[in-house]
Amino acid sequence: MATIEGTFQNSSSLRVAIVVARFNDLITSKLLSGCLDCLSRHGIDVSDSSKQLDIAWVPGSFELPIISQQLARQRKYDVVITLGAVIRGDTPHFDVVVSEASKGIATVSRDTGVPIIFGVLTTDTMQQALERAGIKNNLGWSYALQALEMGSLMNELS
Ligand code: INI
Repeated sequence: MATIEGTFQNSSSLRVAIVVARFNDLITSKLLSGCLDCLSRHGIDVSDSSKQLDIAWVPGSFELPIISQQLARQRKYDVVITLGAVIRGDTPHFDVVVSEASKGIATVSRDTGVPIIFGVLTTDTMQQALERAGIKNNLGWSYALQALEMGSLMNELS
């Protein structure tokens, strides 16, 4: 029997791309800070001159899949992290944006074979989004951890 699982031992050598939505930037920039903190504490160079991390900004969560796809196709990254925030109270087309972002990200991940982490907060209120972006807990940190695990797991299976 083989037990197959990602580890955090070789995290420092992983190449990572992050795609961040500018919409609800108050939230997504906090998610990005949490994400970078986690990557840095696992040995990834997050400086401006880093050769193992690139960050792309898109207008909103709806655009996350296409840019993730473009980055994944370059075969330069072990894992791509998407960061967005869709808030139901402020968004009449909440369901459309969330549905397209989630379906698109899942499709890109399966089609390219590069793990794409779904880091899109979907909340009823801005207060809930703030709580998940740092007031209580910063889910950006968790998304980065999930990225390291999935990057490692995919490398192990390749
Ligand atoms: N994009 C988001 O990331 N979050 C939102 O809450 C949101 N709202 O409220 O509409 C949102 N809309 C923009 C959308 O993602 C696209 O950028 C836009 O429709 C252009 O394609």
